[in-house]
Amino acid sequence: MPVTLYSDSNYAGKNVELAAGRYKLDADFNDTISSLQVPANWSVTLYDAEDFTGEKVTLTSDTANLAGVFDNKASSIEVTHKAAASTKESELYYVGGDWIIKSGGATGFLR
Ligand SMILES: [Ca+2]
Ligand SMILES: [Ca+2]
Repeated sequence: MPVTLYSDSNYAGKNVELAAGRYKLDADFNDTISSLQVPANWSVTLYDAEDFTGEKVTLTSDTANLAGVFDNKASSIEVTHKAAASTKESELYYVGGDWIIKSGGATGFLR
């Protein structure tokens, strides 16, 4: 799982790992998140309300302390992976029973 949320600052306390997707925080984590780890090319948007509305902040790197930013406020979260430029240019073909993915000049088979 790429992204980890923590209830305390400095990556301590209760933690939960998330893959790409949209999540509503349950009672254990609602309004508790104080730090989070975000790998390169990943993006995390924290929303104050539980339905992806309200005040929000987007983070694209590890944040050891959300104090002054969004401490103990997140109630819903969106985790997204920023596709690399080469991936955006990739093309997908269906040829002779095989999916063929072509990216940056390289061609491979996807079965
Ligand atoms: Ca906290
Ligand atoms: Ca909240």
